[in-house]
Amino acid sequence: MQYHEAKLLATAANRNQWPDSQLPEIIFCGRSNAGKSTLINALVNRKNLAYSGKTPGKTRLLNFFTVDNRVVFTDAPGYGYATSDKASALQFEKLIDPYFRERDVLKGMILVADARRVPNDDDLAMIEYGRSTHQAIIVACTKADKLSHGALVSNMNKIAAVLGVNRKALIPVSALKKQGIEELWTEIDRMIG
Ligand SMILES: Nc1nc2c(ncn2[C@@H]2O[C@H](COP(=O)(O)OP(=O)(O)OP(=O)(O)O)[C@@H](O)[C@H]2O)c(=O)[nH]1
Ligand SMILES: [Mg+2]
Repeated sequence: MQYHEAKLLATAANRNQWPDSQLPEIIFCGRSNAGKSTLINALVNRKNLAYSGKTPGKTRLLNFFTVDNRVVFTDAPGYGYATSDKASALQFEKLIDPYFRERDVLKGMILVADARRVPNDDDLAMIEYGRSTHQAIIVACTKADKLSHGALVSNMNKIAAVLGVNRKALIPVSALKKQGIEELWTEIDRMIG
């Protein structure tokens, strides 16, 4: 297991609070409870860098982490849990939209999707942000440990079809079993060039 030096750089509620960093940036977005923060922790081999947990809505605001002084990971709050449609729309409008439009160092998005679930309209809206701003897009299918191999393969085919992405853009991961983490790093390295 590789050692990574990682630290919280900033937490931002709005554009003024974005860190003044020149490093290439990768955003982790997806439905609440999909496993974004846990995945960031697995990538840097730390237990509690990003705040994760059983109740959805653990991550509020945008959290920026520098990793190895080489890349910044942005952990986004998840969409689609108990809060109203209005709150969710506001979150897109206030946090996500300006970030995708104006964050010049952004190099790619990792859409984090529970391997057991079919993507919904929010996931499609999210991936559209990546497409409209020409980001490299990878879909990390989390919690792969909860499925048999056959079910995982069939779900991933379905997820790729619903999202309209090439099957090769999907990587099954398990933070629990440390599966897919190196593959994801390979893709991140490719994104940041
Ligand atoms: N079995 C298993 N559980 C996982 C995995 N990844 C995440 N989880 C669990 O899923 C739950 C949610 O994880 P988080 O990382 O907090 O999810 P999140 O997407 O950051 O959620 P929000 O911040 O609320 O949007 C936690 O209980 C994790 O332990 C995985 O690969 N395998
Ligand atoms: Mg989180």
